[in-house]
Order: sequence, then structure tokens, then C-alpha cells
Amino acid sequence: MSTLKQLAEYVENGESQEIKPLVQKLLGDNISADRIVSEGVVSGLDAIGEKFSKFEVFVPELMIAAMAAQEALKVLRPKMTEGTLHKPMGTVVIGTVEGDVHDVGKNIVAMMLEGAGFKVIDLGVNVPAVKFLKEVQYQEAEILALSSLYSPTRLAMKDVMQALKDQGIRDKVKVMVGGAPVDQAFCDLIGADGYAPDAPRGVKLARSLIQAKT
Ligand code: B12
Repeated sequence: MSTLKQLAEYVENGESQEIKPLVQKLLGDNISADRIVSEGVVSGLDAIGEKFSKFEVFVPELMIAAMAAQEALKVLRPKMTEGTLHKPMGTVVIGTVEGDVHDVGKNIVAMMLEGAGFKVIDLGVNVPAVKFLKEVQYQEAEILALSSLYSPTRLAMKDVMQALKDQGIRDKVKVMVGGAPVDQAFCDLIGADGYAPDAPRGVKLARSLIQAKT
């Protein structure tokens, strides 16, 4: 079995104690952090998500798998953020919207943005619109990045857009959205500035939004 496949299995089964040495081995074998994330960490989470859809596992198993995934990300973080420029490309405020506690994908996006030279302020999960607003103003952020995984919570993105308008700062910040229940049509519907399906394309999008601003 390839070691990436092995990592996916460790994540799926929540075997946290096996993760760190394996990720270190993969890095030592010159496998890129991006590949370790997509072919190891994310495929493991997809596999457990699939079983959850078929009622073969339940929330505790998802939880344990997510903890194992975070364990891998801890080791990968320095690799993903190294090479960060001294002068940041711009400031991004990021968080998972109110009502939603999924954060693995959001954390990957945050790490890759940092790696690409952005200053990233991560507000965590279950973030109310007013908190996003305050932080965007305080940081004078160029970009606000919103994540949602549990479909009902994507409507909270609409609330954030409305709050930006009500506060009169909609034109001061570019808003990018992502997460499984979000797509380009939804992005257009709520009037956000951009959607990306994954972290690498999220970085590209952030770069283009910054260029459009300057
Ligand atoms: C782990 C997990 C959990 C963990 C989360 C722990 C944590 N710390 O994150 C726990 C156990 C807490 C959990 C709870 C629930 N979960 Co859950 N969970 C998952 C699971 C298995 C993995 C999610 C994940 O991390 N994926 C991997 C990451 C890397 O992918 P990602 O988040 O999509 O992120 C990528 C892109 O979407 C994108 N992206 C993400 N955010 C952003 C933001 C921007 C700006 C951009 C540009 C891009 C971007 O880039 C990322 C990286 O490339 C998924 C199934 C799956 N395969 O996704 C179900 C899943 C999301 N959960 C689901 C459900 C139903 C629930 C619960 C309602 C279960 C329950 N009955 O309680 C609760 C909801 C809790 C809440 N209110 O939020 C459903 C959602 C269905 C739906 N359509 O809404 C899923 C799809 C499972 C399923 N197949 O049914 N869950």
C-alpha cells in the first residue's frame, strides 16, 4: 500500500498516534505538503464522510477522524507557510460562519494563504456576522473569506453580506466564499466577489481579488 493511502486510512480510522511519524516520513521522502493534504488527509476525510452518509459510522467517528486530520496539519503547517514574504500580500480575515463547526478545510485554506504571503486572521468556527465585521474594520482587511460545510449554515454568508452593506463597508472589502455546499451560483446570488472549490484555487482567487482592488 502506498504510504499516502496508509495516511488516508489512519485519518479515516482516527489513528492519531500513527499520523505524526508517517507525515514526517512522507515529507522526508520529498512528497509535497499539498499532495499529503489532498491524497492523504482529504481522502481519509472523504472516506469517513462517505460511510457517514450510508449510516455506517456516526458523529463520534467523524470527530475522531477530524482530530487525526488536524494532527497531520500540525506537522504540515510549517511546510505550508514557509517562504512567506516579509511584506504581506494583503490581510485576509477568515472564519467558518455562524452555526457551523467544521474547520479542517478552512484551516487548510488559511495555511495556504499564509504560505502565499498573506497575513491571515483566523476567527475560528461558528463566527457571528458582527464578529467578522468588527475584525475586518479593525484589521482594515482587503479580503474576508467565509467557509461553510453544513448546508443550512451557508445562509449565514448572506447575513454577513447584508451586515457589510448595513455598516456601509461593503465596497471596502472583497468577499470570497467556499466549502462543499457553496458554488459559483450561490456566490453570485449573495453578491460575494469570488468562489473557489479548494484551497489552491482559493489562493489564486485571493491574489486576483487583491489585484482588482489595487
Ligand atoms: C469531520 C466532519 C465533521 C466533524 C467536524 C470537525 C472539525 N473540526 O471540522 C464534526 C463531527 C464536528 C461534524 C459535525 C457535523 N457534521 Co460533518 N462532516 C465531517 C466530514 C467527514 C469531513 C469534513 C472535512 O473536514 N472535509 C475535508 C476538508 C479539507 O474539505 P472541505 O471542508 O470541503 O474544504 C475544502 C473546500 O471545501 C474548500 N473550502 C472550505 N472552506 C473554504 C473557504 C473559502 C473561502 C474557500 C475559497 C475554499 C474553502 O477548500 C478546502 C480545502 O481544499 C464531512 C464529509 C466530507 N467528506 O466532507 C462531514 C459533513 C460535512 N458533515 C455533515 C453533517 C450532516 C454534520 C452534522 C449535522 C452531523 C450531526 N448530525 O450532528 C454536524 C454539524 C455540526 C455543525 N453545526 O457544524 C454532512 C453535511 C451535509 C450537508 N449537505 O449539509 C457531511 C457532508 C457528511 C455527509 N456526507 O453527510 N462533521
